[in-house]
Formats: sequence, C-alpha cells, structure tokens
Amino acid sequence: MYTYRNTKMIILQGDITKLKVDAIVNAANNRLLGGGGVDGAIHKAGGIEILEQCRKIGGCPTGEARITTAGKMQSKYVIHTVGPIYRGGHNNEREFLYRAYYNSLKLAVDYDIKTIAFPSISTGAYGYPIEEASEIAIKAVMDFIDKNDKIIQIIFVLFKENDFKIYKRKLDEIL
Ligand code: AR6
Repeated sequence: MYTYRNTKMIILQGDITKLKVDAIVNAANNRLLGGGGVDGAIHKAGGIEILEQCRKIGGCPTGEARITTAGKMQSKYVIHTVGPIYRGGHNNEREFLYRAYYNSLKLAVDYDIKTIAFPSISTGAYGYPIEEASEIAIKAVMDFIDKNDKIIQIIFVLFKENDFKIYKRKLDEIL
C-alpha cells in the first residue's frame, strides 16, 4: 500500500466486479451500451439496471465520466468513463486518458465517494501501451489528490499479472 498526502493508493490483481467499494470505474465506449473487456464484465455482473441507466444517459464523450448505480454488484456506484483509442500517440491520447481518470475522480467527489477502484483504462481493446498509461493514471490521481483530499482510498485493479507488475514498479519509483 502506498500513501500520498492522506490518500491511500492500493494495487490489486483481479476482477474489479468483485470489489466492495463506493465506486468502481468502467472503461466504457462513447455509446455506454456495454461491450467486451471490463465493460462486458461489469454489465454482466451488475445486471440490466446498469444498462437501463446508461440508455437514459445517452452516451459519454471521450475523457468524460458518467455515473450509475452498481446493480447486483457489491459496490454502490459505477463511474463510466471513456478512454482514447490509441492511434500512435499523436492524437491527444495522453490528454484524453488523463482526463478520463481526473474527471472520474471529480464526479466521485460530487457523489461523496470515499473509496474508488480503477481498471487500466484504454490498455485492452483500445491499445494504449501499459507503461505510459500507468504513468498517466498515477499522475492524474496524484494531481487530483493535490487539489482535493476527500477521497480516502484509490485502488488500481489490474487483471493481468504483468500489468500489476508494471504498476507496482511505477508506484515504487514515484512514491
Ligand atoms: N476487472 C479488471 N480489469 C479487467 C477486467 C475485470 N473484470 N476485465 C478486463 N480487464 P478493456 P479499453 C482489464 O478492453 O482498452 C470494451 O469493449 C484488461 O485486462 O476492457 O478501455 C468497451 O466497450 C485491460 O487491462 O478496455 C470499449 O469498446 C483493461 O481492463 C473498449 O472495450 C482495459 O481493457 C474499451 O477499451
């Protein structure tokens, strides 16, 4: 476990849908109607009530975030954010990925969320290289903590062992 200012930062390997936190973050797409990867796992575990709320919301631009309840999962909320599709790195991917993390945290504070778990946004189907993506994730979270001390615990959930190792190395370097 890592601590930055008063916020705990934790890395876990596993399935984000199994966690019991105030909010889990979904790496969704612009339509917000489900998909594969973590998005598919969240809709499957949470059930139809999440999809019904997403339909009413009507989509989400890249880098922004929207919130629903978590249906049948143990967490309270799902924050749906949309990371960039990686197209070589010269299409503002870095900035969009940063905003996906930062805006998810802003929305969390609006809902009085104290504990939040992130998957590794954009590094699956959207192809963002994990080394750079992990640095952006950590930077966005730290910048947010610099401005706002309301979130107590931030968890990075890595599905794959190698991604977990990369996050661990980056956090050991930075913190
Ligand atoms: N818990 C935690 N992490 C997971 C889980 C899980 N249950 N399942 C997969 N991952 P991806 P993206 C990891 O492809 O790249 C969807 O179809 C996975 O190993 O889910 O942002 C959406 O609808 C990877 O590290 O999201 C969009 O169309 C990370 O989650 C598109 O994919 C993100 O991989 C979004 O692509």
